[in-house]
Amino acid sequence: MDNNEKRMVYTQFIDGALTAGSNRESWINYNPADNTPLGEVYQAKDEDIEAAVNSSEKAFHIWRNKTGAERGRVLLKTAEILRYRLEQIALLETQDVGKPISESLAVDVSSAADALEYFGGMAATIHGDYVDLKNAFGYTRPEPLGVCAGIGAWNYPIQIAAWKAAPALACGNAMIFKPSELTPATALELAKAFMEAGAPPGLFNVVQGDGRVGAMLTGHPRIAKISLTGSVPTGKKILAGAANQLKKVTLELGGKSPLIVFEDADIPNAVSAAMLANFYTQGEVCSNGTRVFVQQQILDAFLVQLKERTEKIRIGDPADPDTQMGALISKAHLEKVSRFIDSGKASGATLLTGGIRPEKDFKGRDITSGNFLTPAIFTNCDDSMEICREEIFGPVLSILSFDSEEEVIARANNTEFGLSAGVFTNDIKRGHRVIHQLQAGTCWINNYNITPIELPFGGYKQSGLGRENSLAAIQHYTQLKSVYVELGNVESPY
Ligand code: TXE
Repeated sequence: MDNNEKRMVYTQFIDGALTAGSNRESWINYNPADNTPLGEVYQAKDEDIEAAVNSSEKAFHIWRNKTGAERGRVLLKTAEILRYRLEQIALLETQDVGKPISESLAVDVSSAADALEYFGGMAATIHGDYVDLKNAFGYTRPEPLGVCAGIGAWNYPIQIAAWKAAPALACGNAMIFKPSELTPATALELAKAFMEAGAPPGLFNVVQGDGRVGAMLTGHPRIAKISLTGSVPTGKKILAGAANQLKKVTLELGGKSPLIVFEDADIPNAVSAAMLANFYTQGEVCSNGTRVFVQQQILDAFLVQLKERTEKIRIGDPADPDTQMGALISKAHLEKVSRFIDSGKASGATLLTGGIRPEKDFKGRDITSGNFLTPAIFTNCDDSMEICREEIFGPVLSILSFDSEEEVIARANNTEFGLSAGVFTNDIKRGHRVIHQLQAGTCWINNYNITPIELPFGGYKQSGLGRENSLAAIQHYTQLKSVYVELGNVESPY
């Protein structure tokens, strides 16, 4: 088969089926592992957005009149279908993102199914309150918003789509989802699974495209809410674009999070966490602990173990089950991360290891055609360095030493971000005392980046608005009506 025959076509999924739509503008989607073309992606145009909104409104009117239990059953069935198709969808995700297949199997598709199961199970329990009043009573109704839009980033495509769709649909809404222009594939698999599970056509529509399509969704008067996972600059554009309609917005944005290791920490565990917090998914994770603060007393011992274990990470073909680190999402992103490596060196930090483009992978295969970068560790860093202030979104770990608890808390908080934070210590009082003072929304003590669906995920400060997952998500996909019921007469002075 020549390349053309193997090429996918990524189109819209509107009203229950793939549709070529306007089909006027397209671009090529590349496999980060070797930059070969995977297929052609078609940019949605105005008429496609209108078709998606019309279809979603139709589905919403059917869906909102179902009971929570009926809605829950469709979400649970969708989760079952994803788990049944785990291998197939995981491979699509790995080809799109460049992440190791072991990650796509263990995390991406599974956590999408987890979200659908969690909110599918909760759908029947979403209810209001009843209040006894004087010769009257009151009750509240958590009502759906209508048609909601989800806009995704490229690092966890199907997880992001499901973390938005599951609560949205459980609360009775319909959703139009736009995946990142770099990863068009698996949102379409989620859309197919919803249909097979019995969702009304249009309940979960997918439109493809870049920021222009995201802006069209943001400005559309019949879309009630926008939920973004993406960068801080994009979050600000969406909030501005939603302002004139006072549209509801939730934002899951970037970070430059601290991971603090105290002198009494279990060093092997702390090193494991630092590696997970910087090199998992090639470091392309928003909540990563990229500023690793290590108390002076254990700095040398920590660095010896961190360097030795980091240099053993198996980089290579993401489709190989033995691979532990794959390719960065694009050539452009690889260039951007490489510029941060140069910046770190130019600013006087020491590149302890990594930060180079390997020619061979751990099995000796030529990987020069892919976007590979060996995991980098900088030491002798200063808080003011660009690599310690800006989100790099790549495998670049900055080590910062500290002496006292008060000092490290102040330094950890000295950022406009506030997504996550981690603390390693065996002193239970210190662990909670410190984590309570860190200005971050998603925190860990003696672990990092574990995000069970039962806990809220989201940021303080410029890392976002609102929360995903847990019961907290329900308030972002419902609007609360209060009803007062008179059992007597109207007492009137007139
Ligand atoms: O973001 P971009 P990317 C963050 C991560 C990093 C970024 C990387 O920290 O900063 O995401 O992902 C669409 N109006 N998170 O490069 O460029 C765009 O098409 C409307 C945080 O994809 O911001 C894409 O679909 N939409 C996260 C999406 O926004 C617009 C976890 C994101 O694109 C738009 C993962 C516009 N004007 C990554 N411009 C978390 N906190 O959970 C672009 N888009």
